[in-house]
Amino acid sequence: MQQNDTVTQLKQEFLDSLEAHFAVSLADATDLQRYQALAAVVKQKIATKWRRTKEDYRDTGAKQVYYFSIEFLPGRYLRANLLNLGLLADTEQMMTELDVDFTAVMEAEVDQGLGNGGLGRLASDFMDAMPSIALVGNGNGIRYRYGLFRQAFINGYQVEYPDDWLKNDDVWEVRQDDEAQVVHYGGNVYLQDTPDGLRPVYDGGLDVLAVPYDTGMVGADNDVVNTLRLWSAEVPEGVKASVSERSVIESISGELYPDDSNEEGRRLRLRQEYFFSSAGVQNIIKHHLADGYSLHALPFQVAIHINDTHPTVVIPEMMRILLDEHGLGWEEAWGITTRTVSYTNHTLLAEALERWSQDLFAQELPRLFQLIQEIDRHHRVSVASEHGEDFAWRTSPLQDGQVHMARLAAIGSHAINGVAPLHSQLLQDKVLHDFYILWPAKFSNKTNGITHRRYMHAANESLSALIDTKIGRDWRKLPKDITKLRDFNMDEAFLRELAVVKRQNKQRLADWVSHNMGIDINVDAIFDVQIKRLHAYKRQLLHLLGILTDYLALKHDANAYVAPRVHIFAAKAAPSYHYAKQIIKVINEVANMVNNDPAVNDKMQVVFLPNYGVSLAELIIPAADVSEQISTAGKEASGTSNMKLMANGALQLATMDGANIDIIHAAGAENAYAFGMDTDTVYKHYEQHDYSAWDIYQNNPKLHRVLDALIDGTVPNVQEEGQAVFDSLIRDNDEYFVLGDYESYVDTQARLGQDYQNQQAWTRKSLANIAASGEFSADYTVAAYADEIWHVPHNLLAQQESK
Ligand code: GPQ
Repeated sequence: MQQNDTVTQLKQEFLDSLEAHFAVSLADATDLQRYQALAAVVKQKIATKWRRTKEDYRDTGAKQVYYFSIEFLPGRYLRANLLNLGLLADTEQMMTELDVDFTAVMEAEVDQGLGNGGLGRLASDFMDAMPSIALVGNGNGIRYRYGLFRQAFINGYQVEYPDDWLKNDDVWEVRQDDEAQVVHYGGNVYLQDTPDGLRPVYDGGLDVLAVPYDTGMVGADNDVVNTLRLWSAEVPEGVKASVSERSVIESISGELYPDDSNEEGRRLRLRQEYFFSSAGVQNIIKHHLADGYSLHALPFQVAIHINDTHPTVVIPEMMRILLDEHGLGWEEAWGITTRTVSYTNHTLLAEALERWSQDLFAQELPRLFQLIQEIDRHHRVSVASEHGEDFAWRTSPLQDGQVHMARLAAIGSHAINGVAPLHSQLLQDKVLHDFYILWPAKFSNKTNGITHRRYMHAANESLSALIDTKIGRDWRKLPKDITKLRDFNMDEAFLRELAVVKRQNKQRLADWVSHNMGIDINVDAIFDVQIKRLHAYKRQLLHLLGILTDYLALKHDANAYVAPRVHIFAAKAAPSYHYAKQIIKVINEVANMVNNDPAVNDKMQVVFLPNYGVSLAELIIPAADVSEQISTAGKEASGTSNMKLMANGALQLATMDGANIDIIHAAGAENAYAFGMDTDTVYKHYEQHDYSAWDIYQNNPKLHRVLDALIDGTVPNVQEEGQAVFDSLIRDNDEYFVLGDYESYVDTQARLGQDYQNQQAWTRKSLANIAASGEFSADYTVAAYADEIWHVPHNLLAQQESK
């Protein structure tokens, strides 16, 4: 069909859909109606491919991957789906012809935020990559009634509003009543001797109906549509439940990440973990058997991947089903389970390694607790003789009244991986060292990746189109082909065009800031961006100390040289993370002070964009000049915004942490700004207890002045919060070495500021980053999981060969 015909047809379908759904003409339709009508048209196109894909998987008996994740963070679907269907350009043309503001239509879609940050967004990037490389892979998670809170600032303080994302219904999902599963909690369990061996008898407890809602995950430029299945908790049919019993049940899928600073919150979180894990595993095994396979074939037909430890209960749950419901013996059930399950670790922070109180666990999941006791016993027996009692103790799932989930995951899976080379190395050497001694072959690295389709092709159309003019379109399918761009790094006209695109993207962001925050930012200044969760280890504070340094320098001497910068923050703090919220308040007050001081604000501005999420990232990332990736070395498992920002031409200002290292290596050290302590130095300080924040404070007058500004009234309205920050740095000796890296950070910022003044040289560095970003495509990451862990086919290489 000619392109014009496609546009004509699309137009007709769109107008018909508007009338069919809302009985309105285009002129009278709201943006929301326009969005929903268009989405319905798109869904129809997805549906045909989706049905065929499902039939194909069933008919060919392909091995299926199930990616279990307690979070998915899809953002908006419309533009990404249109892109992958190859209809984005036609839709844009149609909207132009109809004189409709397409951006407003797309923005009418709710940003689906069923995750907190990197972990959940990675899961959604994988959902985009899997069908795009024709990999048979599904997602399995929770359909939270309320997603991540909406953030606003009042007087500089974070305020949280519920995310009522289903208010207007979700166009993309399909409820599947006949696939529902019952998930059982609590009560008592007795083991009864039967002719078939010991069998559990349940007494009391709570039955919850898990109802799945499926969404099609659309492959790019192919006919593959995979399934993301999210489970919703309901009262089982025929059960009489009081209003309060109903609300207990529905709360299981009620909200993302209940406050786990109290016992009831933790109980709910554990219920959530079991909820989607159990429903998912039950459903998988049911279909496996219905398709005529034996349970012994499970590891050949199914790969279950657990995205961090939150779904670790799939391991004892699978054991329960195989033993209790199908009468298998322990050893054969254990073999099937461990050969089916694989595990990715996403954190090195000790406090982030999941542990549950054994009492709570046994109350909520009594049968699983018995099975974990048995797993624990088997484990001790099998390792104690060779490695000793102490080793057996240290590696046991049950220790000191707690259930150690990472240990259970390591023992119960056949593969364990980290998400960047440094992270995987530290897992082997430190965090999971004992398990590495036991099973070195289980360990590997799979560096995270991102989807260029969303973050570049869709979010930065003008950059992508400009790249096409130089190297053709192959790179859009084969991201590593983007290295061809390096041939143009002496092409001055091209460098100028790149700079123009960046400037347009900065203007687009500036318009948003002006419209939404009433601040006019200077698009000629460096857009210095730090976007990620607010957390002490990510060190937004270090960035802030740098800002105060410039501010005080300019106040002291109006002629001091400071390269003009707009400092751009966006971050949510966990509602119960008091210190992170105090940091937000301080940043907002510094922003206020700086932005309203005419003595400095031609040189510096600070904006903290509220309600960071996927859609805001898509707006900020194309506009960034500098990507701040400044976590304490050894703390950030990988990072993924670092990859998105480099792909869009931002230069990294970065510590040697996580995937920063690999990005600097790929782009070339001369095209990035590395600074700060390395991991070895950090670990040495922790081991030798020789770090003194007080000494650094005393010996560095500039830093001394900056820190005093937090507590002497220089920064207004932060009496309490400024003191809290000061105390954590000085009194509590600065756990994350903010002061230790301060001098190196400000020196590097100064050098960066000088370099930026040579626009051509800067743009050449920017190009080097764009050109090196291909290897960080999630397509490669997922292909590596497929080849080395899941053992399923995909067509990434086939694409490479056929071109
Ligand atoms: N990450 Cl364990 C999260 O976003 N949430 C979590 O609960 C855990 C990890 C992040 C991690 O901090 C980043 O360094 C990674 O890039 C990201 O997971 C994806 O692997």
